[in-house]
Amino acid sequence: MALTATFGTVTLAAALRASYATEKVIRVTAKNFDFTPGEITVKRGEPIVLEFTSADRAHGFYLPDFGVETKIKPGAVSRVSFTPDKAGKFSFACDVFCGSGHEEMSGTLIVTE
Ligand SMILES: [Cu+2]
Repeated sequence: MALTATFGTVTLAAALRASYATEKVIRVTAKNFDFTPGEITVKRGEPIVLEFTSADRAHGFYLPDFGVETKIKPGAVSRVSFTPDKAGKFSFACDVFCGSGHEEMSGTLIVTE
């Protein structure tokens, strides 16, 4: 009985490790009026998680080429996961009006082969 329970725990831990290993987590901070990092390089076919925080106010993240969109709120973490299926350079931008520099608040996702 005890042996079965231990085996179950070990299996779950191994499964969790495996899922963390395959997803690349990239932390991005939004603040007036930029994203840090503003240039994100990933590999095609590699699952990624973008983890956003805001250093000041509400912002948004919009990456139309991959249909990725999320709101970024101060004091919270927003996550989006996706797997880039095409290589190239793709622009992302803030899609929540955040002030006079909002139109300039953008960055680039670089997907390598
Ligand atoms: Cu904005």
